[in-house]
Amino acid sequence: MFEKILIANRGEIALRIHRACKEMGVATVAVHSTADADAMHVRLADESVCIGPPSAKESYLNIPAILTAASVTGADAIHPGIGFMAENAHFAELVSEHGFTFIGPAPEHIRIMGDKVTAKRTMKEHGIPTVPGSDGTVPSLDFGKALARKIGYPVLIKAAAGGGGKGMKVARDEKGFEEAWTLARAEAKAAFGNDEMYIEKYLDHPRHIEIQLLGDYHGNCVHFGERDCSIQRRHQKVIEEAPSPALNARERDKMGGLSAKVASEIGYHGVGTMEFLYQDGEFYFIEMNTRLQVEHTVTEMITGIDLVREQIRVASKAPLGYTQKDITFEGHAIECRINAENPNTFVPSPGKIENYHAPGGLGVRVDSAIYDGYVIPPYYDSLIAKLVVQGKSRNEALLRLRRSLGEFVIGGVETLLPLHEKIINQPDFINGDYDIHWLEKMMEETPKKNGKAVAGAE
Ligand code: MV4
Repeated sequence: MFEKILIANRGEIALRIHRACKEMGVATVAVHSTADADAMHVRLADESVCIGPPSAKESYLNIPAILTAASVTGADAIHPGIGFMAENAHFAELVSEHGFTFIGPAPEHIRIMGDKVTAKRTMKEHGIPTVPGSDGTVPSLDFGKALARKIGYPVLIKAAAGGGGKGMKVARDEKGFEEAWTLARAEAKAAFGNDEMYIEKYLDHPRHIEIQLLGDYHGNCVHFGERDCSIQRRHQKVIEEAPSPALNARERDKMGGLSAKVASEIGYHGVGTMEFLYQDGEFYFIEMNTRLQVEHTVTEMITGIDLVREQIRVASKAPLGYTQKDITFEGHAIECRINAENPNTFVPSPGKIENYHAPGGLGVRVDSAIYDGYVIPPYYDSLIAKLVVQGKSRNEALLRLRRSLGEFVIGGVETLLPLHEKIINQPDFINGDYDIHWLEKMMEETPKKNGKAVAGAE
């Protein structure tokens, strides 16, 4: 096992990783920007190193500064957390070349999954269902048009380098194809410097369901079931839950089993997530994330397994030590992402926390690095807390969530708390009857006041 891990991240996830390290008897090194000198993970870590000014580009994305910090503190491994360096294959390679262990998958796997066309082809070759569409990238407008006619409209034009919805446009009919093609390509070029495109049949009411995977260096791979992440707005997840209210036991076992089998076949090690669209009883692979995810906590709540601990263990080349049948599921978990944002517009609301009280009690977990008097800097992601509840049934989890949201106090800044209270009281949400468009529709239907939607209004 490692003796000292450098955590190359910030906020709640840096604290989450620190907690796993301490319980494993591993010392921690926090790295931080000047804006994060008073952060909780910096206070709690055994050592800390300031790696640059507030701008992420000069601190959390500053490879020489991170490697130097690992070197001067004598760390043996680097945990990239979520975002920043987590899916940067070049960084993963440099970490190993400098004699440290990268706590994550092989650079080769990061690279394969970073190219959405290669990822899809790899999964298809291994028997995972994918959305009908082009076989690889589409070389020209005319080729695309001919193909779209064969697939049948509507089609979705996607960037090979994409993800997160950038460089993606729907063409509803042949008349609209050229404009969608041109816009999607321009957006992809601007965002990724790469305008290679592919085409898929557009699914108009899918759910976003993902499978949590873990593989070791010895060819063993297991799954921890699915999470339903359909409650989202503009590609930002807002609520996640497990199990998905839409799946039956047979579908769950089939998708989990197939995903774990393929991950094992490609020699995947580390934690990873296969993302699927699920519509009308069918699954379609879309992407694979080669990192820990924000919502891993939901899976932890129903399996009782510390996924960060497991991630660190497999990175140290330890074998899994258990098999699929040892993983059991207990009840239901729901997570609310609490961002410091206006609950109607999602405009960030940085500033000083004036009053903070977190809920507690049986089945309630709050992952957060904020505290009374903490000043949320304006430079980074606005996620400030995750409220995760677990119950014996979905209904018990919902009652517990409603109770916990009512106890939560975060003063001084605007947060998504009022939006969460509104969502979880909607009959569709209570019935588990929602798709990836549901939240945006709900917010459009909210009564407008002075041209602004009002969360919580009836
Ligand atoms: C799709 C789709 C419908 N049909 N592909 C959005 C980002 C990228 N990761 C994949 N995305 C989608 N791909 C086909 N063929 C709808 C989306 C999509 C979406 C997917 C997951 C979660 C939220 C979403 C929001 C809008 C669109």
